[in-house]
Amino acid sequence: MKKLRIFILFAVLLMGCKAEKQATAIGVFVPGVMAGSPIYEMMAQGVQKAGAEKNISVTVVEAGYNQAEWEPSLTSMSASGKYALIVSSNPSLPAIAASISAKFPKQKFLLLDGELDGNPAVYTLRYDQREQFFMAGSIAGLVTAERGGEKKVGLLAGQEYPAMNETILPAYLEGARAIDSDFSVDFRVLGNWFDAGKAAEIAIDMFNRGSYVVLCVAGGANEGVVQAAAERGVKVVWADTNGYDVRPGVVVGSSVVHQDKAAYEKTRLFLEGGLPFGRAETVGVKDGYVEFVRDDSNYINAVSEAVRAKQTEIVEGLLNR
Ligand code: RBF
Repeated sequence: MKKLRIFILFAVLLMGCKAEKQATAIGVFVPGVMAGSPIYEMMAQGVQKAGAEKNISVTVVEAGYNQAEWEPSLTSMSASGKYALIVSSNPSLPAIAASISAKFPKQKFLLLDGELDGNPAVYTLRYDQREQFFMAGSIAGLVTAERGGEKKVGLLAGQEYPAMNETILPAYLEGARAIDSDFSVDFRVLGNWFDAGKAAEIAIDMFNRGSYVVLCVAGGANEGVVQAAAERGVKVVWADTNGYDVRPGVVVGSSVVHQDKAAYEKTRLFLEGGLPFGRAETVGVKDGYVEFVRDDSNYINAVSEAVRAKQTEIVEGLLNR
């Protein structure tokens, strides 16, 4: 009897250990905070939807703005062995995941808005930011040109990074120059993704120096740009999500990525066993993941019919290439 009890105790313990080791959940690693950064909110929403449909628990970890803490924090998530998949987003994640993957090769990663080809534990999906920010530049150029005055558009970035310097900024300028080749860009860097007060100060300086439209790619700090623009009667172009509602009449363009859709579809694909790890994919306007939102009443009310007609031509040019 005693032996039987000990046997049962061991059996239960063994089962417990096994259950603990089996990674059943999905982890979402937010490199920053979600509030004010729609690109991260969309990621979490998409993964949660897929998890709910397949009865898989999803844990969201917000790592905060101290970028030095991201790798240790993601390492401990990986070391826990709890997550069958870790989902994250931004162009700095592939390098961090590659370094972790050398130590924890079993940990699988789905990384959005970044690129890494050939690591068997990592799948990446990035958006065609040339298209996304070309359309942001053309609307900024059109709205500025219609008003007259200096041929200058503004761009405020949270920080400098290769995708910003090599793709987003040049594509934005190219979009404005598609309207008038004399356009130049006033490019400013905030230095973080949260300081709305400092973002407002920089935006005011940009407006004072001749920019009538400013594109903001500064996460939670974007609110400061919108506030400053509303007070000065100038305009803002929004990125990643539909921002017309943020301040109707002030936001004159929304160049979005459907990251919620991508996160949902790729998480589902993983849960169905079909996510092609080791591959890097890019999706754009034609694939339905990058879009300039034109059917919003706040866009229609904020921008003249002539400007909208020209912007539509540009968007359709990308769709029909
Ligand atoms: N975008 C945000 O909206 N919020 C952020 O907190 C944020 N943090 C970033 C941190 C790093 C290190 C990098 C490289 C990019 C970050 N981005 C952030 C920008 C994001 O990846 C993307 O380029 C823009 O949202 C434009 O689509």
